[in-house]
Amino acid sequence: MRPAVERAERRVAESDFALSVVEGLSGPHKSLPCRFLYDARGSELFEDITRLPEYYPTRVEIALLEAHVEEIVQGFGEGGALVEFGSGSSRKTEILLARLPRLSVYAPIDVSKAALEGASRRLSGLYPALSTRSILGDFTHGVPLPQDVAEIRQLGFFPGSTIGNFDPPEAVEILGLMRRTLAPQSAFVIGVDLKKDARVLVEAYNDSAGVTAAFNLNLLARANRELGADFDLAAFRHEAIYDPLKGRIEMHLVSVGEQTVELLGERFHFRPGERIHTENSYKFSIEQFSDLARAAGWRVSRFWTDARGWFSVFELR
Ligand code: SAH
Ligand code: AVI
Repeated sequence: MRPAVERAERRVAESDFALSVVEGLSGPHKSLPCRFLYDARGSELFEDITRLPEYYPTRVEIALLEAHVEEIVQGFGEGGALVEFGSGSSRKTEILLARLPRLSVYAPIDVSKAALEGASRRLSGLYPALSTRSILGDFTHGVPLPQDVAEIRQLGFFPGSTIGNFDPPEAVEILGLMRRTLAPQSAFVIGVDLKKDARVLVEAYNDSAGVTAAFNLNLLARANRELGADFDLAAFRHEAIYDPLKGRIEMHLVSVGEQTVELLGERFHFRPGERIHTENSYKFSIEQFSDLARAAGWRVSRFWTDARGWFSVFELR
């Protein structure tokens, strides 16, 4: 990409972040949108999370995809495009790509430029004949597909239970946007984390190595790097709790003491124990997710779960 275009792209991204941080810290309940967790460092830390013993979702979903890949890709046939939302490192994608030798295009969509670049480099080494059309964009706003992708058959893929990072009404909105992005008749394969023993859930987001804490705190480090904020990272601690009524893990950054943070000429005051809500991660029952998908105009055609019922992969039509 030309340097001027890259600089403009960076300024747009920075102003989106700046606006969201000022807005999120200004209200009585401080919060930050979870998509900002994924700058280059955040994407790296997320990859580290996927390898933690406590973080079961990645391992269980990979095992499900490997066990059922033949059924998942069955009928997709020659040519076509694999369109992935929130693709990150695209490691799960490789399971599908290995069974789609005649795929024409892989179109990963992500807000993390570093993740898209890393994945595209690795996949071009593994699949030199495959054309990868990386799309830097926010799927909560709808991302139009490039013409050559829009014109061919598509298989949608949205693994990781990233849909769980949105409140149910927003999740319905996003699933509807994705339905309208994909061509009619497309199948859509989506990973969904299921409700389970709260101890298992809480451990998955409070790992003993402190990687999830570093992932959460990186949001403040990013504000320091990109917005010139003066967050003292040692003055905030990571907290992840399970709310059984809402059926969600909540991540917060808790102010250890009384403090004031300055960024972009604004001052934000924190009381001791005051929190910044940084992420929700909803856990579903099969029925709850099926209802959500139907509300977004999808039909549930099939789903697979592991023996413990910890994770599910849905095929929507
Ligand atoms: N699909 C991978 C990565 C999941 S992590 C897996 O299953 O392991 C969530 C990914 O979604 C990250 O790469 C993050 O950058 C991306 N993401 C989060 N919010 C997004 C948004 N609003 N639009 C596009 N990508 C988003
Ligand atoms: C990407 N998303 C589904 C992860 C999750 O489990 O909610 C992000 C994450 N947050 C903390 N650990 C992992």
